[in-house]
Amino acid sequence: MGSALRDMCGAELKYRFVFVSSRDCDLTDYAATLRYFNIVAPDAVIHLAAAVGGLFKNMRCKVDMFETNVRINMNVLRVCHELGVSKVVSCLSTCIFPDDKTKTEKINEAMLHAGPPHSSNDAYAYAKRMLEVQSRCYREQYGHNFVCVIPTNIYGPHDNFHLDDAHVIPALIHKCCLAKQQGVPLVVAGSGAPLRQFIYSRDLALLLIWTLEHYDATSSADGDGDAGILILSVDPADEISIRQVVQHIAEAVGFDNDIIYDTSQADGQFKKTADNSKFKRLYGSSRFTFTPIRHGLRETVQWFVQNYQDARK
Ligand code: GFB
Repeated sequence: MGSALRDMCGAELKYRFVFVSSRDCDLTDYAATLRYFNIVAPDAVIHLAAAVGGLFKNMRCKVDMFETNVRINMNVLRVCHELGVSKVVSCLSTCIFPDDKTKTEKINEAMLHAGPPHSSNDAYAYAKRMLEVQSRCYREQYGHNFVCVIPTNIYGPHDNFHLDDAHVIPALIHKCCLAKQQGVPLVVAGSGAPLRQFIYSRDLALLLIWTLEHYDATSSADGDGDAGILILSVDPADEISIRQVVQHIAEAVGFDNDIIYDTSQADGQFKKTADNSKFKRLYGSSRFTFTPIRHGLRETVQWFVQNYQDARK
């Protein structure tokens, strides 16, 4: 997401962006974070820094997912409070919602704490839920304009394409390119039946700026139990199966060999259908145009093929 904002910010003249990556500052270290933020002296912060990964990394690295994210979030919001940053937009993920709710209902902002998340990513989910709690505490105690957005699964250029740790789309793009090169079948983990809503990183970059400018902790759109949180997602109708994603990726890569579904590997959460009606209410009649997934996938495959040497993998 940071890179998608960087790609976009050339056109954005209203703000001077300073991008902080883990090479610039160790956000798990409070003193280093305070020192760095003191130098930058930001007016507003878009907080995207996190230890992330796909289903299999989340299942394998629960301690890192929990501790690293809690440390980063504690330091970033604390320092923003101490330096009087006027607005913070933090990023959660729809995987943090109660798993039971996802089985029978569309998930909305007010449900966030209404039950345990899916076991495959509970460490990451609780750390991110605490970021929402921490933001709310700063609002209640100090009146800070600290809000949280909750996107669905994000994909796009500059992603991490690691074969084991990546999210489904970058992992499968990498696997599909290798399978095409080697002339072997593409092996997909799981049954292919789970459903997901995918948002293109470039769309989300635009919506993060929109949130910075238009969604505040005192928003009139907030109802009971959903103050300061906003789901950013394509419509529920645009939810697709992993199997359909695989078809679109194979098409974009130009892969026409066999596709094998390895059901010995986990499917994870079956679905987490996000209700985006609060966002649509706020965004108004002009309706945000999301990039169709086949178009986004084509651009992402092109980017990966052209940047294979330098891509994270
Ligand atoms: O993006 P993903 O790893 O995570 O997608 P979640 C997982 C789905 O894709 C599962 C299938 O149904 C997998 O069985 N899949 C098929 C694969 N092949 C592959 C593959 O090669 N790699 C991966 N990774 N999946 C994550 C949360 O859940 O969603 C994170 O664990 C985060 O914390 C992310 O919130 C947005 O969508 O299941």
